[in-house]
Amino acid sequence: MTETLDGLRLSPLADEDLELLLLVRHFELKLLELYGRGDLNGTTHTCLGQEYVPVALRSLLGPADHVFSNHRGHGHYLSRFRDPHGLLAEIMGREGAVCGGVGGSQHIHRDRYMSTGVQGESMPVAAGVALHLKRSEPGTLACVHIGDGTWGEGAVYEALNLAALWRLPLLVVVENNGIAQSTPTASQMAGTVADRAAAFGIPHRLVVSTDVNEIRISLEREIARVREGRPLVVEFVTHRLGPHSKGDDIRPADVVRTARDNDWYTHYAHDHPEQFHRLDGAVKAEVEAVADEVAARPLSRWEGPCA
Ligand SMILES: Cc1ncc(C[n+]2csc(CCOP(=O)(O)OP(=O)(O)O)c2C)c(N)n1
Repeated sequence: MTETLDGLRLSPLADEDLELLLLVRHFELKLLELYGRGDLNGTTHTCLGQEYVPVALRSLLGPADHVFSNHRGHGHYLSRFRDPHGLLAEIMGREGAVCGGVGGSQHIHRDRYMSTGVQGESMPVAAGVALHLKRSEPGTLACVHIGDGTWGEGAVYEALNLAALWRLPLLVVVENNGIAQSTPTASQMAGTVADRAAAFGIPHRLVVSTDVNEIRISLEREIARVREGRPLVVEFVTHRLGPHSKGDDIRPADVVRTARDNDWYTHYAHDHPEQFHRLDGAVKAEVEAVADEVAARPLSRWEGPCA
């Protein structure tokens, strides 16, 4: 695996991949703007700075694989479905919302995709789905995204135990952004994620790159083995650019500066200016249009069993 990107050039991306990265970036910047104006209710957690994780994984996962997302899931959803209208409608409670507008930012279910805001909850569920897939759809897998702070939840270890014991096709993606809400990882985690995976005999891979192409190449073979029943923990060393949710960033200035220094957006603009500026403006305009169109829709109606 490559070391940090300092001094390294990001490899050129296919337009489709760069567009997706930019879509997630501008979609979430728009969310923060809408919250700032009081146009959205509830809460939201942006993945600004971490967008490359689901975009890189996108081509390594197939439509039959299950994806379990967490509270920081807009990038996961958009990478899977490229559906900014449905997601924004869900968050704004407008017609066309993915889950009738009752799931909001954190609780989305669509096809083989599900997110939850409850830390660690998805791990045993994903392990159970992986067991089902092993029995009835061999070759498919369950992928679950968790943060570093979520390793404080006991359910994570119950799931890892069964995944190892039953040789489940479970891919655990850890987005280690160095902090859980307001607690730095170093203040709450004894040992390392790698040590904890090793305790179950589960392989662990560390990804420090933000280069989508490079990440794909480095994980391709490992993820193929997950499909054969070898669970895997992939830990991305990443950086959260924005606050935990909205206005709650209490990190020291140097930590925020390090996050900015590692931002793929700035690096890519520097390394590939022509492609970047061509697509950046277009995607930003697309997001503006989505936001205007969705905001003008009527309120969504919940037609579920409780109605
Ligand atoms: C069971 C549970 N406990 C606490 C919370 C409140 N909470 C929401 S996000 C979060 C921090 C999660 O940190 P981490 O797993 O590192 O993910 P990150 O936010 O950094 O992406 C906490 C404590 C929750 N949602 N669920």
